[in-house]
Amino acid sequence: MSSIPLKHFKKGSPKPDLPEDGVWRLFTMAFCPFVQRVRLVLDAKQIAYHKIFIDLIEKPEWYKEYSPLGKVPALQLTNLKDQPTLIESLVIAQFLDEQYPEPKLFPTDPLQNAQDKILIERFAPVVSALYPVLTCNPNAPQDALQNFEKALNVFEQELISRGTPYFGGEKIGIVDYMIWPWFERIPSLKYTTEQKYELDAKRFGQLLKWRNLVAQDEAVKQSAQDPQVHAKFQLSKLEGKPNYDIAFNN
Ligand SMILES: N[C@@H](CCC(=O)N[C@@H](CS)C(=O)NCC(=O)O)C(=O)O
Repeated sequence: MSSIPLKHFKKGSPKPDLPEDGVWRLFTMAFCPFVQRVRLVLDAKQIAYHKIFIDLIEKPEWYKEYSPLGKVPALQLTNLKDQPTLIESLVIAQFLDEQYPEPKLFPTDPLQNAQDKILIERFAPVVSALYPVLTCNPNAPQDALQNFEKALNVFEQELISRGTPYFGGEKIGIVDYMIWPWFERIPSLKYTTEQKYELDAKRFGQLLKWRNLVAQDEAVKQSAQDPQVHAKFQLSKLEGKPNYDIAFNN
């Protein structure tokens, strides 16, 4: 779709000539779970976008024009006046859902909508407990995996109490998409941890069933990467040289 290079732009890279075709621009890093959140929503709604890859260790100087904090994701709405850029994955997801209601991902019922946003907030402890383990940080606290499992248990219990195949009910919804990127990465722990970590099938039975179901979703398949590729990226990060370009097609 795009002639923009598939490599991550680095410090010193001249600002590329981006196509002025009205197609939105997603500033991305191939392994960023927050970018993946936005891709899942864009892909579920079949919205076209160009991908512009940013090296997050050595950021190109011009990237601040798009993202004031220098983070990805950033989504530039090139068809609107002044071509504004949005940041923050959840804010972008909600904007997309309001602009493109098909398929509707946030609940229309205000109470359920609020409860789902609370649940997404409650995923933050899972993300922070998982981070040092995923990145194979040698200084990860001894109990990092236990903390992660404790935080994850909230989601196992929630799925049981909702009694539906997805957090969104009978259909995939916003909670499913917002937490999925980390579930795609958990199986990489099998390759990067000494104990070849996997989720316990008894303790997380519902979540494992849910994981298999979500993996079959068309939007999920479009940004999916193999656990071994995730593992390779994490190990390159550990060596101090994150190899952003491993996933040349992402
Ligand atoms: N709260 C942000 C988090 C985005 C974020 O932390 N992105 C990371 C990459 S996964 C990043 O850009 N890091 C570069 C930096 O912080 O300088 C969101 O939901 O979009």
